[in-house]
Amino acid sequence: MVGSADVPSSDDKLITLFLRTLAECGITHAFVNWGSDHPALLEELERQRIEDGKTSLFIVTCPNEMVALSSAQGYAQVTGKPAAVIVHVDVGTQALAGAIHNVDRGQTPVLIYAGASAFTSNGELKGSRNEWIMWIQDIPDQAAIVRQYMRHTAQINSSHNVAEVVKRSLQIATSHPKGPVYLWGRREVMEAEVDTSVLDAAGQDLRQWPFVEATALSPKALTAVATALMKATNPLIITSSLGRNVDAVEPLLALSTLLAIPIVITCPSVVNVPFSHPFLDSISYLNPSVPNKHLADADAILVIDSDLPWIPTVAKPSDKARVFVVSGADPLKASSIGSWHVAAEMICQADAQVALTQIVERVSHLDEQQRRSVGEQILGSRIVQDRGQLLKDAHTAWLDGLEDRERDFSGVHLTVPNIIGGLRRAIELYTSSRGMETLVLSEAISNYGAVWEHLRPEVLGSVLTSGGSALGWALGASVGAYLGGKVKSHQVEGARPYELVVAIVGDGSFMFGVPSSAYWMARKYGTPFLTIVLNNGGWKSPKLSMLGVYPSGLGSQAIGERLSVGFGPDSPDFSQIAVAASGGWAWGKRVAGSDATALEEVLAEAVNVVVKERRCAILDCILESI
Ligand SMILES: Cc1ncc(C[n+]2csc(CCOP(=O)(O)OP(=O)(O)O)c2C)c(N)n1
Ligand SMILES: *[C@@H]1O[C@H](CO)[C@@H](O)[C@H](O)[C@H]1NC(C)=O
Repeated sequence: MVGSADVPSSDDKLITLFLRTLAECGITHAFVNWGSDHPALLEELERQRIEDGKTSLFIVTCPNEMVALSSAQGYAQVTGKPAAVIVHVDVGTQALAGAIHNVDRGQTPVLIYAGASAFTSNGELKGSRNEWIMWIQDIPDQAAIVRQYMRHTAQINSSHNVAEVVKRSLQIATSHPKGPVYLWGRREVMEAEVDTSVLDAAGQDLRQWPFVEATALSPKALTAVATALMKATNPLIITSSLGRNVDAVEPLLALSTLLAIPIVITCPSVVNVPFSHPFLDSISYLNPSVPNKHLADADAILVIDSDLPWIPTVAKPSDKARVFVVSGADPLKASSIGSWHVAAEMICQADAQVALTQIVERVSHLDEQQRRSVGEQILGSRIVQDRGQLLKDAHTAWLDGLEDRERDFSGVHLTVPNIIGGLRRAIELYTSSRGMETLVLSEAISNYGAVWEHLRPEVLGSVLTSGGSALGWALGASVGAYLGGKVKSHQVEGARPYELVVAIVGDGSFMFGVPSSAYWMARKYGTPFLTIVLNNGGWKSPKLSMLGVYPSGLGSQAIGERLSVGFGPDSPDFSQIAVAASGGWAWGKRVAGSDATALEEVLAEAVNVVVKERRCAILDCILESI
């Protein structure tokens, strides 16, 4: 031990090395919820404040852990980089709750660290048990709580490998399929003092921990996919999450355009195709009311980066269709989904950007060969042109239909098309960037599809969902995404902080989002965002699920309240929950009744509160009750 035996120099600590490694690996933010396992961290952070004027990681205090992890998810979704989440022993790990599912399903990298009870009870080591709770909070296998959702879990045992443990975790978290990793350490270990030589040695090999490189299609698969798409009379592309890598979109559009192939988006978690692209066919959550009109007739289907291209009981391709599944990692979902099958001729593990670039090149090459050998071409042919024209016409008709629904105020209640169409126009009118620097986080649940259609997103990366189904993501994620946008603006050339962040939630997902935590954080850390509550008086989705099985059963005659899925008759005042949580800082209003002018005015006011006054605004929009 270097320095005096009793009083080690202040930075000779495992915790110093731990935090330093996180920072060296590019982690800028830690979303935290502290406990009795964190004395070393709290003490070290204060030392940093005193000696360095600030902490090496920006610390975001999160009164609820699900909100903490959702914030870290939002941060990573916009920056592409992991944040740290620090929680308290087993109980804090449990309280991460459904956000664990969301970061796994959404393939969002994040480093979670939890402390653990001390393992000595008689004062043998610094950090030894000294509070009653340390017996209660020690469980046989803490990582088991989250292991099946994690890409990697590891216990921190020693200063001699803590830097390596962190680097290995982040290397795994940022390789496909990206996702969460979980580290934990016992109290005495985290208190351990460190030899300066250990501190000096760590961090010198950072460039030797890269993520795994993208894979390409095999020559055999490439020929099969390219030939099948070229020869098809009705080719089709289906994707859900390809746009998570914005650079994959260009080759997708190139392929679609070359052969006039419709693109169907199922259950999207990001913008995959700019909405105005004429070959974007539909965005659907595979509900029978939004049929995939190309599926039955398609004779060659490329399913690329999609966990669910169709639901067989709703609609499926013909047995003769040639189906190719391409996915960047784990295309059979062997380590993530229990039952899963897509009937396909070929399953390929390949990165979408690489694979599509290969297919585009191969298609052009094959076409050129055919021109030389038989004087015939497919690209630019009449067949391709006609197919393209049909797609363009269908796209125009789709837009016209959307426009009609947005402008139809003939009912008693506001509709989702009214509200989201109005929001889109307000964003264009009242942001100086005309919506170019707007980010929308949608947790609209039974209205997911309608929100995508009426937002009509053009900008890649401008709309996100949790990627999973654990409700309560959007509010916390808005805080994290705003912070991530600021970081990105410093790190990425040409990037600007978000002018406007919007969370679109159901009244259910609003409450799941722990608004008491999220709006307090928004004020504390200066992350103004607009919340649109699509208030249908409760949980519509469980009712719809019941109707899907019992379309004319007893429950079909009952209103939501009676079915116990409703929040009425004395519903919460959602916007005032946010106002109270932020100590009166947020602006909140309720809008009801089918009045175009009133809606327009209140949307303008709400957007302006966020954009000009830099405060949160919450608009509680009353829809027809379930
Ligand atoms: C954490 C969690 N609990 C319960 C559910 C089940 N669930 C799915 S949708 C839903 C209702 C959501 O209500 P709301 O956000 O108002 O949307 P709506 O269904 O009314 O459109 C519920 C409870 C879930 N997905 N996640
Ligand atoms: C820490 O120690 C435990 C118990 O011996 C062991 O199972 C685990 O693999 C160790 N962690 C690391 C990262 O080596």
